[in-house]
Amino acid sequence: MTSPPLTVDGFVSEFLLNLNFDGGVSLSESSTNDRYLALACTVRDYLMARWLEDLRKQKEDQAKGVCYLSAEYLLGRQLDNNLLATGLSEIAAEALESCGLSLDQLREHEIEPGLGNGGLGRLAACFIDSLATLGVPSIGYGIRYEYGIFRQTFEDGQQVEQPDAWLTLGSPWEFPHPERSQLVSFGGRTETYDDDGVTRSRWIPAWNVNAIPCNYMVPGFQNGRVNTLRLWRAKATDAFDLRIFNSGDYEEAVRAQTFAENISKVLYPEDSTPQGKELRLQQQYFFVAASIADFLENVLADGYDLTRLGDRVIFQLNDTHPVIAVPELMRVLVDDRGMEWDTAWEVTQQCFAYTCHTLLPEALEVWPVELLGRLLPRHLEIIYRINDEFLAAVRERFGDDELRIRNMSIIAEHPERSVRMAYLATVAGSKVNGVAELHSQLLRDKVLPDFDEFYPGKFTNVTNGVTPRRFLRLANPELSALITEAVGSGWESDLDRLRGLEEHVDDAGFRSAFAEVKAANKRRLNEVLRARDGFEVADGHLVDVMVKRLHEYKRQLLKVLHVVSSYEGVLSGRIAVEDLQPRTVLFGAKAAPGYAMAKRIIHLINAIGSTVNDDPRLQGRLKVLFPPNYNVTLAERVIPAADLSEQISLAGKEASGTGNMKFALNGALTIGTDDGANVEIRELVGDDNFFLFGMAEPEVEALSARGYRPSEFYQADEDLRRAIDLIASGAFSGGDRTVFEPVVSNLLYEDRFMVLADFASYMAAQERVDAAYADEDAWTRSAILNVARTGFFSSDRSITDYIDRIWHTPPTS
Ligand code: CBF
Repeated sequence: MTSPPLTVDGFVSEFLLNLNFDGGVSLSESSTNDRYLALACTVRDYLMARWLEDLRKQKEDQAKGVCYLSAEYLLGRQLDNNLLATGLSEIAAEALESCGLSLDQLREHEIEPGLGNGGLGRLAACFIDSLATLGVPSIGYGIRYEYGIFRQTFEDGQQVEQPDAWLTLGSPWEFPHPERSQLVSFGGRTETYDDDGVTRSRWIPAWNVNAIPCNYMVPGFQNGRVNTLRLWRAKATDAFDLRIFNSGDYEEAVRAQTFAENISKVLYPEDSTPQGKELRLQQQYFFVAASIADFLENVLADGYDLTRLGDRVIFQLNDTHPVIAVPELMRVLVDDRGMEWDTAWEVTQQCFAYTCHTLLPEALEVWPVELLGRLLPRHLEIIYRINDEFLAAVRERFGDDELRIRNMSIIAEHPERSVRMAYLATVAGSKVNGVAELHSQLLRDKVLPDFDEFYPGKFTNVTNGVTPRRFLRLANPELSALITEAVGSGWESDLDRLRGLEEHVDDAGFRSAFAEVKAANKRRLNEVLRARDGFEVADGHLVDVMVKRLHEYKRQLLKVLHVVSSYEGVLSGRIAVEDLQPRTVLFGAKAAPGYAMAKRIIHLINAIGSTVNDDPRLQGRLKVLFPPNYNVTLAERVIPAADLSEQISLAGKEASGTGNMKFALNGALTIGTDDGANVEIRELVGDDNFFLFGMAEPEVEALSARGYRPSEFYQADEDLRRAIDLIASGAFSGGDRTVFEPVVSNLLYEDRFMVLADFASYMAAQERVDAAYADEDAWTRSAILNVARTGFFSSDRSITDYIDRIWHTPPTS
């Protein structure tokens, strides 16, 4: 198979063929959607030959590869990414222009596939991009949700969730293969039987569902490599019951179908706070069972010796969501393939590795034994046996230390009998990694210390990274051009070369070009904000950005208190309005639909925005903007325009963060705590180019041990008191003191994430920000140094670390 010619004419004819023959319309009659679909198909056509070739090679070479198991992939728009990867952007733009069309307009038409909640899903998307760019044999496995992360709107300042119907206009990037479906079973019971004198167990499931693979191309950056992302869609085994249908009971006739297909209907809308939802466990088992079966049947060579499976594959568990894959592989090897238990366990331990993405105890998934046993009875038996053998080994090493045994057991007894998925992953995984140096250290010392002692060398760190293709080259074309001018081409896949920018930092011409790029990016952001939200960032404002999921530990409330304190300062005359550094504070955040406090905080931010933005006493010097529905597409506009990046979580709570990396790479300065990857960012960019504040993790621990009483901080700090009192007074709720009362009392009497304790230090750091921003040229110098020194945070480096420390899967040509 050959690719279409790499010329404008070649592109035009391929595009028209797709429009006419696939879309069934003429150019003059076609809609924007027809044109977008034809364009997407044309770009696909250029990738097709290499994709088919890479799939063939994968089967033929049988080189060791990675199966990345992730319940989420927050992909972002595909068209731009694939144009960049193929190097077709200019040709496509010219070709479309010759047809009287605009590439930019078609770009804007794409609805991004939001198949993830936040950091973890976006990380998975960066990782598959890097795996392809580095040429590592790999498949990303996940779920093809019909509805991705909800679309957020605001009504009276409050979050309203709308379904994300991302598939309604067609999905040109996916290739469904119903003929390759896998049958996934659930429920039922187990039984023992005699197999030639050996007693074995087997599973008699009660119901099953088809898993249909939908393949997506994952092109590397201009290296001709095309890997695969395989997402599973649930399809009922029997469409509907014709007898019941004919009897007129239409609802009942499709009940089983609806039930089965619900499995891939909606992305579970939670982040960091799992809820014991049966459907969620169904989703998890559904995709890992289909993926393991697919790998063994379709990717592995026929007749491959399964005792050597570890030489051929590593299943990387992206958090605990796919951990049910561990007993599933055991079940397949022992029950279906007749392998001895001990051999199967050895193989399984070689084939898995686990990445933990959290430090919040409530985010470590557990499944009630009752539920797991009902849905996956054989898997529960297998987990019990793994646990028995593991605890026997612990006993052998440490004696009958019952407290230790209880602490390490995969089965928790309280508050209800349940399976600790992180423990299962740790016992089964060849390696366990955290996602930033500090996180990995805390994981070893605080979350899983007994396991670290029991398994020396099992724990390691791989600091997260982000793809420079999407988050620098695509998001920030002007800065990219400036970088290329300064350090030459090719930095997009060798990000350490950003270091070369340092030698330009003393060049006044370079600094002014850099400052001009930032100004242009603010204008680009304004174009989008004006069109979608009807507001914009005013000229001369410091653009202060806090975009991330809304979670108390991330402390959007600390930012809120800074805004309210500045506002109150002007109202009370404590601050002369002309001394206020003009600032636009831009928030972007979705709250999990069931997370009441997070939703209240969104309401509060919007309420503050409505009051502050219209108050003439501020003379337009302080604005609060909150564009709804923050997603990857908006991030690509917001991040390059930011001056200040807010990374203000309580130390010891944010595992890594990846937004922090994207901002620094785009020349925003960070105001941040010593938390997650902030620590490494600060070390790299230097203290002079980072605004550090707040308690370090040991201080947080010490305060907690002493007994934290937030009201003492409230009493002791007049500015803080005035800010909180202003919220409590109803100033942002039309005089109604009850609306934000739960937020206020939570801060005063609980404040689990110690907002009040860090307030004074945060305010002082913000004063340093104001002073620094007043010297525009010095600020630009720091911004350049941020870009120059953060090449380390490329996801290519993360993947190289995974290869060296965990996977041992060298790239193939
Ligand atoms: O490691 C990727 C990201 O994952 C999270 O979003 C998560 O879902 N647990 C963490 O909260 C982030 O710190 C982390 O960067």
